[in-house]
Amino acid sequence: MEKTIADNLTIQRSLTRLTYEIIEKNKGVNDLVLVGIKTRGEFLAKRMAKQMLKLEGAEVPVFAVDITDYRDDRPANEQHNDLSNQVLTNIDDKHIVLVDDVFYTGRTMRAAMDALMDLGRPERISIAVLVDRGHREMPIRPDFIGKNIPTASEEKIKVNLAEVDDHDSIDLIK
Ligand code: 3GP
Ligand code: 5GP
Ligand code: MG
Repeated sequence: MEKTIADNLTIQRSLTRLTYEIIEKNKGVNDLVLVGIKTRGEFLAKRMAKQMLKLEGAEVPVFAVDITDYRDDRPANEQHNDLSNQVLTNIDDKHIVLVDDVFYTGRTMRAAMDALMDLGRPERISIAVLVDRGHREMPIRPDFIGKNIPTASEEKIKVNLAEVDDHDSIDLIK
C-alpha cells in the first residue's frame, strides 16, 4: 500500500525552511560547502544552493558523492576510502553540509564523514535530510530535518524528485 505524505509544495516548503536554518546556523553562506549524497541528495543540495543564491547573493559550491562503496556493510574488498575525485575543493576550515533524501541507520553518513575526513579538516560537518525515518544504528543524528516520518522496519519511504522521477512527492510504502 502506498500513501502520499507530502506533495511538491510541502517538499518545497520543507526545503526552504532547511535552507533558512542552515543560513542562520552558519551566519550566512561564507565557507559553506554542500555535499549531496547521490542520487537524490544531489538534487536536494542543488535546490538549496539555488535558494541560497537568491537569499544571500552568493554561489555555494555543491558536490555530489556516491557513498555506496564506502559503507561498512559492503564487502571489505569493495570498500574505498578516497572521495578526492568527487569533492573537488579544499575542505579545510569549511562548513560542510551533507545532504541526503532519507536518514535511516546512519551508516551512509558515517561513511561519508569518514571519507571526507581523509580529504582535510573541515571546521564543521552538519547533516541535512529531507526525511528522518528513524531506526538509528549509529550515534549520529541529522542537524536539519525536513520531515520526521516514524516508520516500521518493513515500511519504506519513497522520495520522488522531478529531476529524476518526473514529479515531487514523499510516499510511505507499507
Ligand atoms: P537515492 O539514490 O536517491 O538515495 O539505493 C538506491 C535507491 O533506493 C535510493 O535512492 C533510495 O532512495 C532507495 N531506497 C529505498 N529504500 C532503501 C534502503 O532501505 N536502503 C537504501 N540504501 N536505499 C533505499
Ligand atoms: P542509512 O545509511 O542511514 O541506513 O540509509 C540512508 C540511505 O539509504 C539514504 O541515502 C537513503 O537514500 C537510503 N534509504 C534508507 N531507507 C530508505 C527509505 O525508506 N527510503 C528511501 N527513499 N531511501 C532510503
Ligand atoms: Mg539517498
